[in-house]
This record gives sequence, structure tokens and C-alpha cells, in this order.
Amino acid sequence: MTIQWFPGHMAKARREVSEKIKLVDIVYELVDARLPLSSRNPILDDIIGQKPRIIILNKSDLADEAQTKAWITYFANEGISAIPIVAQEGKGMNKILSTSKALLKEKFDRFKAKGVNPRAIRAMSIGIPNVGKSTLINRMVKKNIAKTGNKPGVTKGQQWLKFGKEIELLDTPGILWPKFEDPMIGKKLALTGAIKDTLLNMDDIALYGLAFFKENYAQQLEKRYALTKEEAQLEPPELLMRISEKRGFRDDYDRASEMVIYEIRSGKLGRFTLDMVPVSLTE
Ligand SMILES: Nc1nc2c(ncn2[C@@H]2O[C@H](COP(=O)(O)OP(=O)(O)OP(=O)(O)O)[C@@H](O)[C@H]2O)c(=O)[nH]1
Ligand SMILES: [Mg+2]
Repeated sequence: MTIQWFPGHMAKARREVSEKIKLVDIVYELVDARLPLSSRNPILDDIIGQKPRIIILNKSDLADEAQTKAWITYFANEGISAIPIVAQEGKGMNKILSTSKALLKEKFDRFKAKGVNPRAIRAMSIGIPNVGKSTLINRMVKKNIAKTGNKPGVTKGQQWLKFGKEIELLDTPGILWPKFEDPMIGKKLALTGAIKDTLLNMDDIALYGLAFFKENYAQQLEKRYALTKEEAQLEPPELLMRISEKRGFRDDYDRASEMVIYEIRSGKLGRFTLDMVPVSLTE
């Protein structure tokens, strides 16, 4: 994926997403559980306005469990429900259903009180590239396909997919761009694979990843590359050289960088969360 977001693209995506949001009662803001802040979109608050939303922390199988818990508390303090899921395995789908219904209960009770025939809750998901939007939709719908015999309803040209009995899901997710301005956020997004091809070079990203693990998850680093405690505390460039040696890559540091990035991304160094909840906010 080599998308470069230029102002024109952003304006177009913003228009498209704003239009779609008008059609739904609730928005599922999909983020990477390893990056609960950096994978959020800076202008989504603007577009969503007062519409109810749920923050869905996807890929929570790859994230640090203690951090995921802390983030849920953090968002709760901001008045937002956050739900950890593993879209790939269909974990957390029921919680999305029950939370959506709870958040919209008042609105739908009002409809009922006015004698309006109850309709299904309408929802859509939104997120940056590669965060698992398609996987989530497939999971939500698959669950239902088994029950209903695969017959999505079509309303005014938009396709709605059944998610449970009481929720309809807009067929296409909204794609927004991540925040690029801050170079640190760029590195975090690159390390998790949210932007596969960027202006950042692979060495930079690998060195950033090693520095982060050395600082926060040293034991996981030691274990993966059979390093001593002292070795794991080498400066990142020396650390990369040592790992390269151990893997038999000699001085092919590009290859070592790619390997390290791939292994971090895919969870071979264990679970981790790059956006850490500020300690002062975890109490
Ligand atoms: N480990 C893990 N991987 C996941 C999970 N959900 C999705 N993935 C993987 O993440 C990658 C991206 O998933 P997609 O569903 O294609 O993401 P997307 O948001 O639709 O991506 P774009 O269409 O490119 O914007 C795929 O390789 C998925 O298998 C999850 O819960 N855990
Ligand atoms: Mg997709």
C-alpha cells in the first residue's frame, strides 16, 4: 500500500465518510489495540459530532493485556465505551452487539413511545488502513449468514448487512488516513504495518522497534534472540548487528532490519503496546 495522502484525497475521504455517517445511528471507531491513540483519526471527532460511538480495540491478541485494560479505563473516563476484540477469531462480537443496543436504548425507546415501528439499529465502521475493517465486517456478517441464509437488505442503493437480529451494518467501511504530522506516530504506524510503504526507511523503523523493546519489554527481546541481559541493553545499532550475527545474516543489516520488523509486527517478540497510557491517568 503506497497511498500518499494529499489534501485533495483527505477532502474527498472526509466528504465520503461524512455522507455515510448521516445514514447511521452509531459509529464503530476501529483502532489497533497496540496504538489506541496513534491509529485514531484526528478529524473523526469533528465528523462524528454527537453521534454515539464505540472504540473497538482490534488485534488485541497482539497487544499488552495490562495496557489494553488501562486504555479501556482511560476511554471510559472520557465517556467512551471501548471494547477489545480479535476480529480474526470473531472474539468480542457479542460485546459490540450488547453495547450498541445499550447505547441506543433511549433513542429506540423514544421511537417506541411515539408508536413508530421499531427498525434495526444502523451502524458503520471506520478506521485507518489495515486496522481490520474488512475482517470485522466479515466476522459480524458471517455470524449472521449462518442464521439468516445470507440475504442482505438493500436500502436506497446502500447495502446493509445483518449483524445479529437488531443491527444493520453499512456494507463498506469508512477509510480515513492516520496522523502523519508527528514523525514518532509515523514510526509507530510503520512498525505495526499500518503504513507498509512509507518515506521512512526500514533501518529507522527496526532501530525504533529495538529501542522500544529494549526499554519496555527487554525480557521478550532477550528471549526471542537468545540475548543476555547485557546484550539486550546495547545501543540499538549494536543490538541490530548482534541480532544479525546470531541469525547468520552477517553484515546484511537491511535483511536483519526487515526480519526484526516482520517479527515484531507478527507478535513473535510477544505482545506489546506502543501507545502507553500515561501512568498518572491509570489510577
Ligand atoms: N493478529 C490479528 N490480525 C488481524 C486481526 N484482525 C485483522 N487482522 C489482520 O490484519 C490485516 C488487515 O486486515 P483487513 O481486514 O484487511 O484490514 P482493513 O482495515 O480492511 O485494511 P484496508 O482494506 O487495507 O484498509 C490482515 O492481515 C488480517 O488478517 C486480529 O484481530 N488479530
Ligand atoms: Mg479492507
